[in-house]
Amino acid sequence: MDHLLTVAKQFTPPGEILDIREYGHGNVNDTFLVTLDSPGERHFILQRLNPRVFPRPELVMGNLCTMSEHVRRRLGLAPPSPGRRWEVPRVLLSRDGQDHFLDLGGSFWRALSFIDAAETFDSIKDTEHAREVGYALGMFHNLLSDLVSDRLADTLPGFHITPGYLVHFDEVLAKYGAPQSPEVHYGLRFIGERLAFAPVLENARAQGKLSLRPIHGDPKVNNVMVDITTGQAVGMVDLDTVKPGLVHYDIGDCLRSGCNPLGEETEDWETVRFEPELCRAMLQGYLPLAQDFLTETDYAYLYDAIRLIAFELGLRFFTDYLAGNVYFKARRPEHNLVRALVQFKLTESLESQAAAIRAIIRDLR
Ligand code: GN1
Ligand code: MG
Repeated sequence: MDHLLTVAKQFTPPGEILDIREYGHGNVNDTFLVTLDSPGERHFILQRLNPRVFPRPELVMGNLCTMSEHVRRRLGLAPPSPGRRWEVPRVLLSRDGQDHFLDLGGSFWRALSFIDAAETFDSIKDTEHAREVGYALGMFHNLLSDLVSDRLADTLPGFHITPGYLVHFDEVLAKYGAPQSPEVHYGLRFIGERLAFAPVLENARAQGKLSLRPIHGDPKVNNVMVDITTGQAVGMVDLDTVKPGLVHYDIGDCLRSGCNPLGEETEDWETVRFEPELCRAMLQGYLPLAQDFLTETDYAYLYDAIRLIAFELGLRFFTDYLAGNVYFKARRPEHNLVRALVQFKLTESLESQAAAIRAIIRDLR
């Protein structure tokens, strides 16, 4: 706690620090909410970036600044529709005027402003919430649609490149083997049956059918902040994975997260289901804001994107379980196995409703 206090003070808070507590349920970085005794902003977010995942944190901060400057300029030119607010977290500078602080142990800390009077939920509450989460991703993509993606650094090479995750899976399996259990057998068979499908988006990109754009990288439900009184989406947080990518990664990730009413942390993995009506609501929120930049071919790959990102996340969790939980924070040894099974069941449910999901996408075009 003393250390946290010392670090928090580096970011010149405009008041006395009353409290610092862990915030959210991130699987990668350490996040804290700092509360101040101040008449103005009462909170800010303090984060320690995970060096295993983000070996070049200065590039992460560079992307964050490029992105937020662009969005502020766009919002200045055309504010969101009347009655709505849209906020982007501000980077807070340290005493030395830096966008981060390195502690004596070499940890990389940064601070961001807090979006006030807003909250997040770990899973979707209802169709209204689903529509707002879709709106948030649409707003995010729309505001960045005229930012040339080369302006952003590739902070996480290989991120969302499914064939790369398969190569890593093979290496881990060869090195550590797999425990004998019915769940592990199910997972191994599940992955084995989808090898041909895994390169679907990367092949389309290599053939020039899909192109790189600025993406959020992690637009799951609990990264969308909604106003505590109106329930309207007011911003997207967790901007470390902003980088060039396919918007399909984002759309797939947002839908695999939002259309699973049990949420990705449920223990009840056998009953996990993809809910098409939530998918409809999310796309109803998203597509009106995306019409101007989505192409004909982009639409053709939407169903595959949802299926792929659910599968990919399952594969990533499963591999990490085999490797001994070295990437995703785990609260118990089997945690990443259960998380993987949740995503595999979700993928199965999606696959069994493929025609209905494709029809929803077609209807909303
Ligand atoms: C990780 O740490 P968190 O929860 O923001 C991961 C995402 C996964 C997500 C699953 C950099 O994000 O890709 O979809 O867990 N982030 C990174 O909950 O790997
Ligand atoms: Mg994240």
